Amino acid sequence: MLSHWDDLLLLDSQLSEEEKLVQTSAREFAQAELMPGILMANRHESFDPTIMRRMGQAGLLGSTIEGYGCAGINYVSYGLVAREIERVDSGYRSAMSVQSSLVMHPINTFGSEQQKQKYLPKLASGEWIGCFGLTEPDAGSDPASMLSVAKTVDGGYLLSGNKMWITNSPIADVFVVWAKKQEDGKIYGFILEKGMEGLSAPKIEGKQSLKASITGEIVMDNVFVTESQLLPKVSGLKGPFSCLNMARYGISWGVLGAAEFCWHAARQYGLDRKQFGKPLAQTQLFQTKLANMQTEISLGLQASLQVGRLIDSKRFDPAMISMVKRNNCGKALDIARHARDMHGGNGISDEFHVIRHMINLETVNTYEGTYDVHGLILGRAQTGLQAFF
Ligand code: TGC
Ligand code: FAD
Repeated sequence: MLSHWDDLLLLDSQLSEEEKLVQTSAREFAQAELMPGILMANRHESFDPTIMRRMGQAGLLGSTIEGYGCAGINYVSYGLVAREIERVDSGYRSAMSVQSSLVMHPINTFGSEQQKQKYLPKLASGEWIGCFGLTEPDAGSDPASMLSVAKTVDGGYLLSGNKMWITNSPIADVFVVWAKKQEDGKIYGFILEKGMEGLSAPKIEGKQSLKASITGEIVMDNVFVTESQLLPKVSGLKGPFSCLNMARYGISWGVLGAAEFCWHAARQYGLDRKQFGKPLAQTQLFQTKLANMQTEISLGLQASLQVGRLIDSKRFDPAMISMVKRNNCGKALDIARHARDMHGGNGISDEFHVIRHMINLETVNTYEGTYDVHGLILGRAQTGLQAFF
């Protein structure tokens, strides 16, 4: 047997010493702090907020930001961390992505110095939990059609509207919310805080996917915010989309962590389980499925590594990110479905974990732009013709 069957293209040899160190410590953190509790957290639909503080202590929140208590690692390292966290559960990677790419990134990139000083250190330590409100009940793939509105009043704004499917909103202290200013109809980002009058965030019950992550609505009923809560350096959809670029890139690595878990589990199951007098792994069908998993994961990791290098050298284009988000989510979901099947009846038990990954990946294939929407982004990028409407 080949000793590096699990890293056939020698990805590890393409990483710097610092990147390898980040990878090892993220793996140790994820396996020691997250893996032991995931089965029960998923079964009982519970998210323990102390996870955010533990991630903060490990330097995993807002990790690409320089200063403000953040680690200042590069985007390849950020991807490696996402892969290790999602190897345990997509919901935990979600919590980290939202805090890092969708809450801290916009505050760092589009916020005032005062906003950065106030919010970033507490978000980096996990003392405060953040959420990102873009999607609405009637504006999902098409956020430009959002109805949330910010009305200019003396000293600030009154925000009204409903956000839907918001990761972490029921436990959030800080809400980065996108709404249209009534006066110019453009989209702006606002920082809201728990306890503001007129602001509530009810939990969405009955989720059958990403159950270890908490999801809710954001309801804004004339919430007053001062001018100092507006993100001053951006207007228009490029604000939320530039945050999504970073989160989608992280997802492209993360889903392959989940896929690797499923691949390794299926391989081991096939080696251990005998039917018709021999290990399942000694059958041609089983081996072909393992070969497909190994191939798609290895190629997907190479693509994400390349995109990470391009982000780190400031040469990336959002279309590249659509390509790896779409491809890697689709492939990971397919791998998880096969791994579930290869476990036979045991595959439907949460104790083998593969069905949890499979069901989670349905969400990951949908949020941050669905598989088909990213196909349309890639289609537009190569034809110049938009096919959304
Ligand atoms: P479009 O005309 O394409 O663009 C409007 C403006 O935005 C700019 N832009 C971007 N800027 C930076 N990065 C990108 N990726 C960008 N994409 C677009 C664009 O240049 C333009 O700027 P300007 O200055 O000319 O105004 O906008 P459109 O309305 O036609 O959009 C179409 C489409 C489909 C591409 C877009 O709406 C889309 O991506 N839809 C998917 C929605 C989505 O991803 N929602 C995510 C919600 S958040 C979430 O799911 C978090 S899950 C968290 C977790 O738990 O991990
Ligand atoms: P729709 O846009 O209604 O799409 C439905 C179907 O139609 C999809 O298959 C889609 O691909 C297809 N479709 C749409 N438009 C077209 C078209 N033009 N051509 C062809 N097909 C099309 N959002 C946030 O803002 N913050 C969060 O933290 C967040 N967390 C989430 C957590 C979870 C668990 C989930 C499930 C979602 C979360 N989302 C969040 C929302 C997520 O981003 C949206 O669900 C996603 O963008 C899709 O929007 P939608 O659900 O309205 O589906």
